[in-house]
Amino acid sequence: MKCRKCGDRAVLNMRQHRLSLCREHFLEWLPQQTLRFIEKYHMFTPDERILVAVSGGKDSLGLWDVLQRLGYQADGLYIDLGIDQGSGYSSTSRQKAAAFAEAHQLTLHVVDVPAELGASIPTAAQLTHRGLHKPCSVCGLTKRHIMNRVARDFGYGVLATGHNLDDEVAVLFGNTLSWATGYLARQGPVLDAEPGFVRKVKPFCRLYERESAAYALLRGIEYVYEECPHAEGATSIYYKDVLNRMEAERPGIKLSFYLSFLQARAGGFLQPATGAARPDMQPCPNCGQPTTSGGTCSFCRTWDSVRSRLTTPAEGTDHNPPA
Ligand code: Q46
Ligand code: ZN
Ligand code: ZN
Repeated sequence: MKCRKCGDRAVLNMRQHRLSLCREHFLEWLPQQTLRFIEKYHMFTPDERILVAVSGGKDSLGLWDVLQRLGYQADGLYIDLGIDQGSGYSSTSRQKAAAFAEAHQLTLHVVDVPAELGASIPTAAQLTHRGLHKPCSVCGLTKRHIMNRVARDFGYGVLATGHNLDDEVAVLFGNTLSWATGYLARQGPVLDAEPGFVRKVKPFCRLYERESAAYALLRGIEYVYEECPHAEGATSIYYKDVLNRMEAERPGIKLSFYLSFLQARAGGFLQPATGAARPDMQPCPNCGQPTTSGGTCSFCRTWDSVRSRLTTPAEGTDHNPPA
């Protein structure tokens, strides 16, 4: 297998693009592709300050690396969820994010959830109804809130996440199976800013996970290999597995599913939902972030309830006290 550009030994054969590239040309190709997507979907301009949500994994660190190689002004945000007991997941990923920032002399904001909010994500999940089965619900709510807050507080125009094509297609697949038109209308490379919410973008949304992983490896980026221990058994992993089997038989099917969806959406397939305004958003009296609840937002209500239960612990509850 030879590189299509120079004839040297190829390190990656991308059947879906009918393209094989050597290390050097692959490391040129991926940032060029990313730039193409940034411009095509009007994600941001070179004048804008970008906040990259960094988990310590290959996609987000790879994205941060690409953005700085392309000359964008991109700072990082790491959210320490306190997912450590038995896994050390948060401390390892935090260390990877910090080491990358230091090596490249980049600014990294760190929000320590247990120190700032009073409990780790697993503890918060145990103490609220949101965590009956998994901590992902309280985790997602908390991450969304913190990402938006930090972006607004520090004046970033846009928040970038490292979601790759495999992530996007798994979500699309799930939303299509249930015809979740509200979610489908909002899924895409860019979620425009709304009052109180910054613009969110996914510059890697058209890159296969395999391509993103190869980039991180070939660039020598040190990232956390393990997934969050709570990801195990997630429906999205099942969908990814099904989609991978389809991709093996029909290379390119994931990309064409995603692109056809974007085309159908642009053509008005989800028009009524796309045009619908969000129901009355009001600032939360506690934190100021927009909410439809008519009172305190669900982030504040959840964490108030966690803290009230922490001060009156139920017998036998495995608490993780504030740091
Ligand atoms: S939501 Fe759930 Fe993830 Fe949070 S608890 Fe882990 S798996 S990190 S993307
Ligand atoms: Zn080459
Ligand atoms: Zn609030």
